[in-house]
Amino acid sequence: MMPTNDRNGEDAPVDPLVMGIVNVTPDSFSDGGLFLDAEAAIAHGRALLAEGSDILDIGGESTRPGARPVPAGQERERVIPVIEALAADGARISIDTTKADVARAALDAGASIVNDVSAFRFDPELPGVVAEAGATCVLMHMLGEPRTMQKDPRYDEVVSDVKAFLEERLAYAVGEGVPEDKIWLDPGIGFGKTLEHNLELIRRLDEIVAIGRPVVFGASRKSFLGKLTGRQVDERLAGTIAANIIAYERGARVFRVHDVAATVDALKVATATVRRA
Ligand code: PMM
Repeated sequence: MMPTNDRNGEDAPVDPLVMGIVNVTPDSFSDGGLFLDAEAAIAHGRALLAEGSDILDIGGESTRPGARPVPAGQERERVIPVIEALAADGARISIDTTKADVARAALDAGASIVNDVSAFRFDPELPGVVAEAGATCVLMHMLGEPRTMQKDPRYDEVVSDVKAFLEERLAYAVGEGVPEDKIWLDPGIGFGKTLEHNLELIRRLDEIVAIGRPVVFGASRKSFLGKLTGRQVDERLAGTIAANIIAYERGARVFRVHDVAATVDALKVATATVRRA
């Protein structure tokens, strides 16, 4: 069943949600520490809200290929002041973390979504924290861990493997007490995938959507776009929009992007076009 929302009723397509990225890290591959300072991150979050972001995704640990984990205390120090300030502005906030300690503090500070790129594989306490808070969670596919994921990734068949993984993680999360209607799924573009793996996942994203939970899609500025276009990381907006619109057409619901204003415009046109009167 397609995910639905109140405004559209049971059978209509749902409105896409734009999730603006606020990285509070010194080494994320795309912002390179620009927003390390909390004040700058807060200002960036406010700018993304003004551009029409529905959700702000705040992260204090880089998941770029080869990145090493950050201690929970340091991750908390980076993100909590940013979450407090942006939650006070009324923003809907997701915390991009794999750690129960960080998620607990973030939910206390005003976040309502936990975005876990490990899909509850790295911290066995995280599903309990999500369940207890009544939070929504994003469970993302990644092959292995960030440190090693891009070293010769292999699948039997990438779409069926990712789909089976997400179905297993969905069942696990429900078994740990997270209600199914609080779970979003993400194929994890760029997380242990070759160019061809990413393209096949986007091409056949409807098979992931068919699991029946809202699908989060994160292709913004990623290296597969650079491989296709020859563009540097800050020159990949056109490629990002193309990938997002194809994903929208295949049924993705939430779009995690750096460039909110352009994505909002593109999705307005796509939505108006795809939807029947
Ligand atoms: N990508 C990154 C980080 N977190 N979370 C989800 N759910 N999906 C993604 O595709 C995703 C993510 C890496 O990108 P960044 O370093 O530009 O934030």
